Amino acid sequence: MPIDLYYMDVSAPCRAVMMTAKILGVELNMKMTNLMAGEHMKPEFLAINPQHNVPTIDDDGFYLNESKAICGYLVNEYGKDDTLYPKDPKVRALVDQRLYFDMGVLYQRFGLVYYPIIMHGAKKLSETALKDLAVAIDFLETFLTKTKYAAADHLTVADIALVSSIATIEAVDKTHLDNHPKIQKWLETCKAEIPDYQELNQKGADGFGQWAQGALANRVNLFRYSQLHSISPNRSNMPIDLYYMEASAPCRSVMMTAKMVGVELNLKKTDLMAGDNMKPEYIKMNPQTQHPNYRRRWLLLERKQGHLRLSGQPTRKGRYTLPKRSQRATKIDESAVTELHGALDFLETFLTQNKYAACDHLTIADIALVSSASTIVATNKTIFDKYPKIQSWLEACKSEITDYEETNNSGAEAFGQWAGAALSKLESA
Ligand SMILES: N[C@@H](CCC(=O)N[C@@H](CS)C(=O)NCC(=O)O)C(=O)O
Repeated sequence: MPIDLYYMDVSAPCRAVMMTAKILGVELNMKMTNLMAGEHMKPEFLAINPQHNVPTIDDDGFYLNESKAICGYLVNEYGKDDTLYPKDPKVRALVDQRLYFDMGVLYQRFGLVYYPIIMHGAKKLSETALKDLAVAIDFLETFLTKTKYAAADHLTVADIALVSSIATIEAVDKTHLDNHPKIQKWLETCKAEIPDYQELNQKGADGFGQWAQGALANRVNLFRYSQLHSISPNRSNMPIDLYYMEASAPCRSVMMTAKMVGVELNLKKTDLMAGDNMKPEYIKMNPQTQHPNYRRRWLLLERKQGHLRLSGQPTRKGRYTLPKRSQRATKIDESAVTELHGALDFLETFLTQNKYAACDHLTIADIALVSSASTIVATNKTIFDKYPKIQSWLEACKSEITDYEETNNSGAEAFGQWAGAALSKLESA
């Protein structure tokens, strides 16, 4: 009679039981248990496992949880011999030691790195937890210098347990296994030796990896995330110069993005009003600064925001000159305000379709839009009153974007004050 296995294939302990059963030829009746939907908290599941975790087996009324205990039980009860879980006291002691190591050290430390992000909304990977995990992986590398497999010179349940953890770790961030040649070789051996490995282990590990990477991309940590996305560690150790003005929304988009991917910036304040961007050394780096089209685009943006409509033309030589005081607008262009509301209507619509601007997690689209939206609201405090989706999205972004106050809000407020001063002059004129 097949044994019922309550499982989820993203769960590494469940996959260890599945692989063990396969090697032993034990038939399993797979009972997918959706933890996200709370199926493990239902009374009928609690009746067989009050600890409410998977894997759990029901072998004709014999209920057991704890993957290592289940694997040992399957070998003891159904194994043709003791190869997978040797009876020799010393060999078994080593197998047990590796099993406890997997449960109490390796997988536990892996959990301490990633579960806070995946399950509990943490925004940063803990550097201490990452170091502890690296040490655990080093321990396994050391074990594998002594024996071909984790505990002996043949495959045991210790390898099966460890390979389900290591495959998961690899799927989340393969750089964890860099510089561990013994682990890599052993992993390949296990992959080749365990029947139906792809189906029984790799698929679930990859599922977990995608899930974790989604959470990481969403909550974004920083240096580690930048590594996941192949930003060279050396590069990210070396700060990048950013010529910026805090009041500039596009500059703040760059500052937020850099902060969220852990790229260090060497901030170089560039005062456009004082003409810093027209200095030869700046033009050498960025000749576009003197390009009239670029300047005109900048003006257009201002115009769309409807607050400070500047008028001015490029000179014949193609250089742009700031409009003289007398050329400045004397009132707000109402048609530009209408255009701005049209654009905000679009954003409100986007946000009825997705939680964030482009999908269900924060992307650079949100970062760019947040820098504009925060500038707009800093200039006109009531402008979002009729846009509830924009308001709640902005709040979500504020809490999600790292160091939001420093990377965006103070600059947006500075712009708002600057614009407010110009607007109050209009009103008093
Ligand atoms: N040490 C246990 C760990 C089992 C475990 O943590 N299972 C998770 C899924 S990977 C679970 O069922 N969590 C739900 C819960 O504990 O309520 C084993 O090896 O079986």
